[in-house]
Amino acid sequence: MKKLSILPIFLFLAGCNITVLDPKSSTGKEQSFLIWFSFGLMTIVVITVFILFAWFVFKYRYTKEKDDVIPKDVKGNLKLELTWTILPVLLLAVLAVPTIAITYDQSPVSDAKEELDGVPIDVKAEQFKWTFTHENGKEVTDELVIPETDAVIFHLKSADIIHSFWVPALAGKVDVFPDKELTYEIKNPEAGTYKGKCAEYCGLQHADMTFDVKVVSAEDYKKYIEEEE
Ligand SMILES: [Cu+2]
Repeated sequence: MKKLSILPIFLFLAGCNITVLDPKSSTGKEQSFLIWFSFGLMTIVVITVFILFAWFVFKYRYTKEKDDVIPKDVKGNLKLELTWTILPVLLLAVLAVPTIAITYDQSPVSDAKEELDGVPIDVKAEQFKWTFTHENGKEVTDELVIPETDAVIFHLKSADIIHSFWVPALAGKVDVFPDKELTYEIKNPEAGTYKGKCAEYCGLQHADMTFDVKVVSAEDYKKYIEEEE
């Protein structure tokens, strides 16, 4: 009975549309590649371990014939020990290469404001709303419009406490701090409408701290920022 009761959870999860795994920007695609890559490596390890586990349980099970047999005393096995030391080290090294490369490349920075090339947007987080300021000073609350372009550069700052800027369809979460501005780049966003939210519990109305994200063509973006509110 117990097994049956978790079945609906699995069915529900299977039907879930997991936005993070269907990214709409090249930043998000790199991140989901890392998720799938580490998941793939781990799956190989899990399957190998479980096959060995099942095989050993079967092979060394109790049988009548083994009743009087006393197993040989063994002390260490250099080959085996080398294998289970070197293999995990190799696996971790393989995992480390893309992880370090992508993570360093994408990490939000606090000092590269001038160096990054792209469409700049100032993001101000506060309890419980988001204010987006475009290049020409246009300010909009809880609605973020960005162009389909090589890179959008977000300058994130909080007016009060720590929040977290998250548009699951485009990229991972970035903490937003009151005492330092972070610069975060999202590359090649694809046209569409997405959901954004605060991903750091920040008070009673935290759940309402959401915003809409629209990625539009470069021309439409130009028109949009020229428009009066
Ligand atoms: Cu918040």
